[in-house]
Amino acid sequence: MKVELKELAIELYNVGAIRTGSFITKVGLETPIYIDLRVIISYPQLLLRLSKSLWSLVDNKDFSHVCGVPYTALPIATVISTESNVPMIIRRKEAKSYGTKKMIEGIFKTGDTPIIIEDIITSGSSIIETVKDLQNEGLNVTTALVIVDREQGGRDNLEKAGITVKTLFTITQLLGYLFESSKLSEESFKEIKDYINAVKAPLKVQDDNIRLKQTFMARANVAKNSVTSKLFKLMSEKQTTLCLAADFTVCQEIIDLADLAGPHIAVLKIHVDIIEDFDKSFVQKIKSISKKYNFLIMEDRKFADIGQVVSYQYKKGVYKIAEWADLITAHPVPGSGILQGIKEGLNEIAEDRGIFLVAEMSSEGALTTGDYVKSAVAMSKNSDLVAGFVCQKNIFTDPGLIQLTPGVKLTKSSDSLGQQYNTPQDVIHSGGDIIVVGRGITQSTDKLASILEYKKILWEAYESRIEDC
Ligand code: 5BU
Repeated sequence: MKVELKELAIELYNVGAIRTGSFITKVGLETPIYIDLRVIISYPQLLLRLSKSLWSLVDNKDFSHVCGVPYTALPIATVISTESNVPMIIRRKEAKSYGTKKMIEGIFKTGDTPIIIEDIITSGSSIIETVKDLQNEGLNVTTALVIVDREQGGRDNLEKAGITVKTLFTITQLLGYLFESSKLSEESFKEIKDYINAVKAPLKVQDDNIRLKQTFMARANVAKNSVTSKLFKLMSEKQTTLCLAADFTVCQEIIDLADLAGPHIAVLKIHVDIIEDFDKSFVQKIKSISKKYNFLIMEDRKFADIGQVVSYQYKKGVYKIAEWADLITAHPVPGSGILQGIKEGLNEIAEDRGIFLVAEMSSEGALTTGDYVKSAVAMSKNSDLVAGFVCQKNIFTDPGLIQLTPGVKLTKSSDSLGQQYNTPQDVIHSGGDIIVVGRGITQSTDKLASILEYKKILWEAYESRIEDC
């Protein structure tokens, strides 16, 4: 086995899967060794040997399935599956946004016992996420096979989670084989060894649910943006997570609804550009109602242009949104210039403002999926104006940001133009902090009763979330 491993290490080096020099990691750290096993799909014989060696690590091969962790380990899992005749399942990187929304592809049943295949472990978090999803489907996971252990605590984290890890190489062994076969000079061998020793400090697996466990009051203290902090506090005081979408086209109807709902809502959300009789007095009236009942006003403008134009759309034109909307929505699609444009639009505004980035939409077939969602979350990192995200599920961990979720009615349903509705309980448990309800209230015959009903159900769901998580 040792000879085979040494040969494999040299082969991996020869094909460029292991490189030495100076590299910058995903999280911006400098590293003298870089391992990227994606390249092995270009070398079928190497892929086969690697897969066979990995599979030989388990004596008792009594597993129901092999489960590859996307993407690098998928071809390895496929080879193991075809060579050993053990069926395969795949855990998706994100749930499908259409159809079944399932996380696991392939045929399986409750009680099945898959083995996980992964290329590299660092903290072990991607295996832990995979295990969680498999367990949610009733599968029983005990073992993971890994090609390289970076020796940064992943093994310990996984063992604590009840997963036995079998690895083909530790990074130290890999390095040793390369040194023995003169692929590394003594100098770089030493440098990389020192680096490995220095980074051996175990990484903690991030708890993705941390935000969901905390109270709004606690989160008010960690919010970077002052409107966000204010919002958390008023939600806590008024015991409401309700954002009412007052999608009326006549000013008076919005004003009447704001007066009725005021004591029970956290945010009044409007679309100012659908109003047919807009004038400045509308803004004054709605502002004074918001002060009287302590709720915030959101203009759901969904800005989406280059920074320069957005700065004008925000502060100029007929509506002068920057002057009165505590909160606005913006699409991340133009890139971070949109945040700068909005900031520019606030040059002469003294009050605090916040932006909700539209990371996901509620409508059927929305293109806001995959990497787009991740990039939207990443975009918020450098802006203190971002109050949170409009999204459908738990896509971020920062407890100082807010998840605003639209598409809510008492029963799961849809409208004839692509809107999709989930229930209040479902959206709160999917991470929703502020929940947007529009026609569920505005089309009801007794609007006040409806407002109180949504408020109560949502608040109870939030209380059960912080207890359960
Ligand atoms: P409804 O009547 O509850 O369907 O109204 C939903 C509101 O939320 C409406 O004002 C939309 O503009 C808003 N919305 C949405 O429904 N879905 C989204 O993804 C986003 C906003 Br972003």
